Order: sequence, then C-alpha cells, then structure tokens
Amino acid sequence: MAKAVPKGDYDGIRAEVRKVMKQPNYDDGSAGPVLVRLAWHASGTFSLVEHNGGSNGAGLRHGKEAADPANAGLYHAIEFLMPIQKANPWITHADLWTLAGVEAIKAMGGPDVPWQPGRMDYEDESQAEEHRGNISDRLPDGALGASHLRDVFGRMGYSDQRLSRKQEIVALSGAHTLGRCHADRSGFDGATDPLAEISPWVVNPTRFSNQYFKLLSTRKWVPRKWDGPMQFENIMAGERLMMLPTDMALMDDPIFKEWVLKYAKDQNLFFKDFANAFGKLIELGVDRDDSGFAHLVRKAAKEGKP
Ligand code: ZEM
Repeated sequence: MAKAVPKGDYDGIRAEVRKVMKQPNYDDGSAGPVLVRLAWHASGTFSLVEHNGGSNGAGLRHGKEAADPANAGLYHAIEFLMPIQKANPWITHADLWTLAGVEAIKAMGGPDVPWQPGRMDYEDESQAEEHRGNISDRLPDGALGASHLRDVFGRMGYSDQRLSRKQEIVALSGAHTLGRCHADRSGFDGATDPLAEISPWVVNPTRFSNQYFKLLSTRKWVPRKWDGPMQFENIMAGERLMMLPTDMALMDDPIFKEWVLKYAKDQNLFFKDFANAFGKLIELGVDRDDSGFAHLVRKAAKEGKP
C-alpha cells in the first residue's frame, strides 16, 4: 500500500517511487529500468511537425497505444505505479510516469533530470484519439540502423539544424545501461537459451553509469547464432551481454561514434548530456500555460520539416 502525501508534495511521491522500485520477484529485483522505459515510450511518440504524441495525456493507458507491440511489457511499469496514483489521486498518470522515470534514474545512481509537473490525463480512448491523432509506428525499431535513428529522433525535433542532435541521440541511447531485453516483449532474446534467458547490455543493469559506452566501444560484438531477430552478443566468464543493431549503429556511424567514445571516457559529460536530453524528452509536446498546466489542447500542426 502506498502512502498518501499532501497535494503537491512531489518529494513525497519520489519517496514512494523509491519504495515501489524494490521488486524482489521481478527481473533484477528492481522496477527501475522498466519505469525509465515507460517515461521514454510515453514521451518518444512526439512529432514536432504534427504537434501530437508525447507524455501529456498518458495515452499509453488506452486503446491503440496500449496495444502497440512496441509497448509490450510496459503494463508492468504502469501496475507498479498504480498504488501510488490510487493513494494520491491528485497526481496525474502523465506526471507520475515521467517523475518515476526521473526518480528511478537518480535512485540507480544517475544524474538529476529536470522535471516539472502540470501534465493532464486523457479520460478514455476517444479523448485520446481526438487529441493524439495517429501516432502508430513512431517508436524506434531496434533491428534498424543509424538513418532510422536520425529519422525517429528527427521527427521528435532533434533536427539537423541543431548542433546537439548527435550528442542527444547518443546520450539517450546510454539508457541501455539499464535493464534487459525480454523474449515476450520485444522478442530480442530467447527464453530457450539457458545461458541467459533475458540478456542485459551491461553487467550491472540496475546501476546508471557509462558502462554501456565502455562495453560498446571495447568488447568484440558478434552476431548471435540463433533463429531470433538479429542481435549481437559478447560472452565473458559465462555471462552473455547483448547489443541491438541500433546500438551497434552508434559505433558504425562516425558522427555517433565520436560521442560514444567521449561518453566512454567521461562519465560526468555523459551524465550532464543525458540529464539535458532526457529532461527535454519528457517535455516534448507539453505546452504549459502561465500557471504551468499543460491542458489537452491540440496545437496546430507546423508547416514543413522540423
Ligand atoms: Zn530502449 N529498448 N530503445 N531506450 N530501453 C529496450 C529496453 C530498454 C530501443 C529498443 O528497441 C529497446 C531508448 C532508445 C531505444 C530503455 C530505455 C531507452 C528494448 C528491450 C528494446 C528492444 C525491451 C524488452 O524486451 O523488454 C531502440 C531501438 C532505441 C533507439 C535508440 C531510450 C532513448 C531510452 C531512455 C532514455 C530501457 C531502460 C530499457 C530496459 C527496460 C527493461 O524492462 O529492462
């Protein structure tokens, strides 16, 4: 049972998030990684041109977005957070999900990500449909390469004109230092293999660090021999670590690679860039009024490309 905290006491909510992160019978005993993935998938549907998608509304609870195969398994995260929202109905799901992602990153040893309340919730699928439009197929596909990453993040507004785009894509990808691939969610791992039923990217998948970049840039990654989707592996001392094709693309692309190497060397730089990029991600499409509230009013689509 979660605790009821006074309205507006977001530190109190953060403390409750830390409590639900402890899940002895789930993955590595922590809900942290899947909470971060929920905040990311709730936000990463944003389109700058169409001006829809994004974390405002918490549309992932409803209809098509809930059923999107890209979101498979995120109901775990939604359920972990449900008791907090039930005990504190004053906080919206959209605020809770983004705050939980931010607090999980911090609790796992990562940086402080800027966060602001004010998001609203869609009441049902028809309200969600009306506001969000068609946002299917917007989340990235791990089987693809560098140009796909540029397309997907470009749609969110991380555009060619912005100097920081390459850093931001690479920094955000560093979140794969957390968690695992699950056969029953993304299909990117095989439960038939006794060596690793669900592989992580790094040795300690509940600690936020720059390990992902260190391993990506120093270990030898070979295509896994199996009948599942293409992925890469490195086995050392009986432990299987994995990389998706999109992770490998960061090393193949010279512009992305430069940042992989920088972050592998400099954890402080990674933390700083990640905090900025993740803070920006959870704000995409959250159009606040002067009092900070992000009403569910759909802004007009913009002309042309981001
Ligand atoms: Zn992920 N991600 N992601 N990601 N991700 C998975 C797991 C996690 C991609 C992707 O296809 C996948 C970002 C970017 C991208 C996390 C955070 C962030 C999984 C495995 C896949 C397939 C899901 C499963 O089977 O459970 C692709 C292609 C991305 C493009 C760059 C960004 C950005 C993230 C946050 C900033 C996290 C934390 C996980 C681990 C989830 C868990 O349950 O353990």
